[in-house]
Amino acid sequence: MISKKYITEHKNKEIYLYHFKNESGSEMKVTNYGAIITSIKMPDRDGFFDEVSLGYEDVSSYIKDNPFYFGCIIGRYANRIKNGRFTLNNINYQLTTNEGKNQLHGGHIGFHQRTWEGRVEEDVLILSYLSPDGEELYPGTVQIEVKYQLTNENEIIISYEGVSDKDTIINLTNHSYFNLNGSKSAIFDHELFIDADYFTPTDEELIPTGELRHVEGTAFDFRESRKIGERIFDFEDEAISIGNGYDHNYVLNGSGLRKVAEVNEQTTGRCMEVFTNQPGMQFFTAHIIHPNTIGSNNNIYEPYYGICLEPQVHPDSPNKDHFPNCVLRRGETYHNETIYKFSAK
Ligand code: G6D
Repeated sequence: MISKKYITEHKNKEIYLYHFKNESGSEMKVTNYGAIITSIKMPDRDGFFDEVSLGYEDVSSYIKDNPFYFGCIIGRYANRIKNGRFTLNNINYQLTTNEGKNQLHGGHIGFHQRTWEGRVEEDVLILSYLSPDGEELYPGTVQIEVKYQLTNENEIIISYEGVSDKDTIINLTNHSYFNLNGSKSAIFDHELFIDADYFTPTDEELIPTGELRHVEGTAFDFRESRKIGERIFDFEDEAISIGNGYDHNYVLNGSGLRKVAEVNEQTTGRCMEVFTNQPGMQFFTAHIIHPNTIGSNNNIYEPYYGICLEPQVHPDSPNKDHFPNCVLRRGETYHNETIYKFSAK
């Protein structure tokens, strides 16, 4: 069941908050501003519901500023593009640059700061955004559609589609920060599994070098579930040092819609499984959260209070021929299917 509440007007567009509630009492809230997930409430092993994502209490806070990209849909290209440049069809493109000389998360005004059109069809929220040719200097007018669904099996299904009138590049993801113990402490004791033999190390500007580094024997090996805090500060590993913990793309094993990760939190018994059709996933441990950040549900956040698991293509794929394809050809359809499935043990 999805209810809709008018919040405010922003740049002559109406902002709403959509409230999902399933048969077991689990909840999710999404606003059409930035297509942002503002809240996810899931039960623990005793049936106690609590907030499992980081965010703000009011939608107006997201409109005012959301420096950590809490809950956002990120695009047109999530993550970084070196120098904001790429070549497509022998044409050199220069995008806007908003992080030094690079572009991060779609530029100065990415999809997370755009107001989307929302409509509800049965138990699905459909959010649409038309990204015009030249927006942040990207080629092509792209019609984006993101569908959010909360099933009675406590799955959050996010389906992304995009079509363009010109060849362009695209890479969408959701930037929710998860914390399975009610967002009341850091994530160091969360146990993580990632089905990936390789990750893509970066330079100091967090641009992948192009190397595919095997995780064997490194702090990046989550092929067996283990606590995130176990090696998060192994700063003698240059990649950990650059990321201030984990801020890296993993090269996921397999293809098609498959399970790629699992997070468990023992004190509550909450578990989150991640399924996706994407080739890569950014794992981020949120070192950037400012101390004493006032969050929702009267929570105060500190650095390392959340983990992001963002299925997508690898960062800077437009400039790395051996990375997955991120080109959307005119008339083709971009499709990203990602599921976050919650349970309690
Ligand atoms: C930092 O490098 C990280 C990104 O991965 C993250 O998406 C952002 O903060 C919120 O820039």
